[in-house]
Amino acid sequence: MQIDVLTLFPELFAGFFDVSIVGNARREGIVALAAHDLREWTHDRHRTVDDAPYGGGPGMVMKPEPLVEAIEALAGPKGPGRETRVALLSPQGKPLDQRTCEALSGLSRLLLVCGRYEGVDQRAVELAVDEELSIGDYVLCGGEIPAMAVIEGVVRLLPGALGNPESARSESFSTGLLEGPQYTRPPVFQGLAVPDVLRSGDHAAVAEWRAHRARESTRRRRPDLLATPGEEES
Ligand code: JCZ
Repeated sequence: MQIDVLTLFPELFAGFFDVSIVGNARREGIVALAAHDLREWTHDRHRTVDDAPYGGGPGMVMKPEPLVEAIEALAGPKGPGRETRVALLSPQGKPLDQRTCEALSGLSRLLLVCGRYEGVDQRAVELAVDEELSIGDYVLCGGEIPAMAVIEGVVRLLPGALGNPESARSESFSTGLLEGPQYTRPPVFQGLAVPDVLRSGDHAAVAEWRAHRARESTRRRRPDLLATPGEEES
């Protein structure tokens, strides 16, 4: 898979692309990653990427010309023939979830577009973007952190990115439930013991205990995850 990022701050991605699961996947040739500086698609002396909003109000809006030129250079013109999916990170986007990460991990090419300031001129969105993604209902200062969340959520699902393919399957949200608690050594830490069942060697009992704790934890903390689809509407 190839994932490109269009941003005013490509330097933010250098460390992120180099470490941990993402860095290993890149070194293994599982994913190609590149961050591109939007200012390379400006043509004026000041490399202007923003302008005042029509209608007035605070802040600045990202100009459409450099954005559309950059997206078309990196992904090709929008249309049925385009092989790159172009996603803009924005608070107005579709909330990212595990299913979306799975769907994105099946693409061959993804371009993530990061806005700054008060957002992006709507004509650039209409002319060059395929979809908008949000990472949750809180406001950040730009799309870079959301783009990193998408990349990490997608890259770890690519075949070979995780050492053990089971780990991607059994974890939270792939099962539709939260995971229960985890323990490692020592068996007693500051007076708190590891549950006996986990040290019993009885694999069936361990699986049963974990399933029970996962259901309980989900019911208490995230009952919305247990709701039957459609139930919220009624
Ligand atoms: C550009 N402010 C892009 C996305 N989920 C989420 N929260 N905040 C964002 C976001 C905020 C932004 C921009 C300027 C994304």
